[in-house]
Amino acid sequence: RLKTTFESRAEKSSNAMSAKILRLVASKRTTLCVAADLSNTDKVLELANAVGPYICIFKTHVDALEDFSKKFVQELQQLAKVHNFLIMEDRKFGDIGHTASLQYGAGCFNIADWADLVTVHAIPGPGIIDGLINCLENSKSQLSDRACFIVAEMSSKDTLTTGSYLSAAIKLAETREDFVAGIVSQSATGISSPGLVQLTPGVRTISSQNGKERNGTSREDGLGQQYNSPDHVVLERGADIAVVGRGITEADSPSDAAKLYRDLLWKAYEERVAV
Ligand code: UP6
Repeated sequence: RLKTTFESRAEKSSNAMSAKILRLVASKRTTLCVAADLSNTDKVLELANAVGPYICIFKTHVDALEDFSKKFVQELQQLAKVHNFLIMEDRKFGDIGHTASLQYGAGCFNIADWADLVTVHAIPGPGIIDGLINCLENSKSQLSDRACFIVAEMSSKDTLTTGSYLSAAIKLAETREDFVAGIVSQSATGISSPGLVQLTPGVRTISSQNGKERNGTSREDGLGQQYNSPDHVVLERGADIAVVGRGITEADSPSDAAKLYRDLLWKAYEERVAV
């Protein structure tokens, strides 16, 4: 699976959104997802416009915004069209299906209405996926235009997402490709389906972290986040798409930083699939 090109994995994918992601990544030649962990909508839109040409996915946390509005969503969708990227709301749903369904399609954010992709914890079991599907069946969004990523393994220090939980989370993703396009994880171990896209956060170059290096590959942010280099996550951990947040948002020029991360990640991918 890891040696296979994104184009041929798209052919084998049984989920429409995962095929769409894999084709987009292949044609735009970028496996970079930028995490917009900012609290102001103008700043998020400015970032989306700056990094848009270099990314495949723009990842939001809209519940961290102080001034969320419908207008913001429309402007973000416009930028997604102009620059050709997908929008992922990193909501990390984690409740029973009925509650998750309300959080997805109702409330002030109405995520189902605008986010191409969302993230979901595996902890409630398959009912959470059914809840999200049920929400879409009763909304104006097409089921085939939406998908989720299962958070199987977290990047944070001493995470509990290990052992049998991790294997069960991957199994959940593999058995629910009707709505699951990918897996958020730190390694490809146990993932066999060619269509599932591995999204790996905790990525930062040593130089963009002001010398806070702890050892060759793994560094931290003081609040439990652990970082690996772009090369390492693609070649050693099996990342298809790498999530970079502060490595780009805190750079002097987010657009130059995004271009650099895109180039480093793409070079590593080409090395991975080279025969
Ligand atoms: N994220 C992680 N680790 C996970 C899952 N998700 O860091 O296991 C998300 C965070 C944040 C981004 O919610 O939005 O990825 C990482 O940002 P950073 O590069 O600034 O650390």
